[in-house]
Amino acid sequence: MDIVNARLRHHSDYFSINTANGYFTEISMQSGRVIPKEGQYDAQGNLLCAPFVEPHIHLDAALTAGEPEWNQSGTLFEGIERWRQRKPMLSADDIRRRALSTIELLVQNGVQAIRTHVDTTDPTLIGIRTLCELREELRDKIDLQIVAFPQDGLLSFPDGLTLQEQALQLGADVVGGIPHFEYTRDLGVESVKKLLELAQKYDCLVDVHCDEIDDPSSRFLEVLASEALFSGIGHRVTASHTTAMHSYDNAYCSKLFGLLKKSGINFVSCPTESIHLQGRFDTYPKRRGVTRVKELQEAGINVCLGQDSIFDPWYSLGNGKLLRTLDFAMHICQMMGYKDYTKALDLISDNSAKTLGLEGYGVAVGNPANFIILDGQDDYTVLRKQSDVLLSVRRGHIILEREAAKVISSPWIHETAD
Ligand code: 17E
Ligand code: FE2
Repeated sequence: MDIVNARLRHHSDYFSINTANGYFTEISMQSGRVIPKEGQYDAQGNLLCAPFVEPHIHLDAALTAGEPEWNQSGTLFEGIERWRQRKPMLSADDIRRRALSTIELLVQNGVQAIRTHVDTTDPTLIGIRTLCELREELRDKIDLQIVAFPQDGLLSFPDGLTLQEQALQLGADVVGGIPHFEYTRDLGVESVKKLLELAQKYDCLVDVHCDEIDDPSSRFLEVLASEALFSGIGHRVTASHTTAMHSYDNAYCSKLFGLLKKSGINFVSCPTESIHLQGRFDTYPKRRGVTRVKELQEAGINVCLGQDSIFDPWYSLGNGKLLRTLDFAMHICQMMGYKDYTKALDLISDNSAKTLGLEGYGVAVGNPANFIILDGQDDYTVLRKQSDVLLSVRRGHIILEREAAKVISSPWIHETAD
């Protein structure tokens, strides 16, 4: 595949990009805009970059909002309760249909790799079985990582630990946890230790729903980070949500950040989800309940953004568009300085790829030819315009092509409007 007139991140020149046998073979700067030859794709000055990565979503629960009841209070806890009502209605067909529709939404928005949490506190483990099947079926089209996630508790749910181990034996790639939801602080600490043991036994990654609560005393993150540090697998460990960090004392945070940096663990924040679910026990002023994305980034700690939910018992909006999640994050975390804009796309691409441990990710000669083209010339423009994905290419093959949206008629159309 030959692409001309593409812009790359952090460059204002035009580039030609060639691929062969599914790999990038040449990336060269043009001396100006060129007229495309027969068979070449004209990127028209738009931004070509690595595909987006969704590092945190629950595909087993997606598209179930209101079934059988809506979450009226908007709390995490009512979400868990509503999901508990939905669980007995799960079947392989039901999960497969909803997961595929959700993946389609993500693909339409430039995603080519997904990490999904799948509930293991269900004695049938139908979610894990179905998503493991889908992962194999979709292998050529998308990278799918499966987290064995004990929604009702690893140690507080009957047989939670056994089910977790079964899920790993069935092929889950990542071991999950939910320490802030265990009955006691002690059980929470023990659950973190247990899941790290499982990670070593099954040689898998770790991604924990960690401190997803406004309680400033919820401090399982320090346990996760120190255990990861001691076992030397920090780069394979992720702390998701960590919303309690929003409410931690600054002095404590100052000490904590030293450990986080040393441990090398990754962070996922889900700003749309957290701004909706957290702060629910406050009157006014209300906390934002989003972890310290800006400060983590400034400290050189890897942090990325996920959607968490699309139309599920916890969050009933969502459309698969990570640029929307990023837009929220920039507002909520007050990251709207020009320097922030230049790094913004990292939060939904490079940083997420690092969290997932994706190999050969990025627009570089020798890597698999996976990329997207966005309707805009640079990071700032695509974020501000919330641009559509015009092209998504996987291993040199087009998996999505879209025409740029165009106003047909308006008295206000002006040539310079952008
Ligand atoms: N389960 C949970 O514990 N937290 C969430 N944010 C979702 C499911 C979506
Ligand atoms: Fe989640």
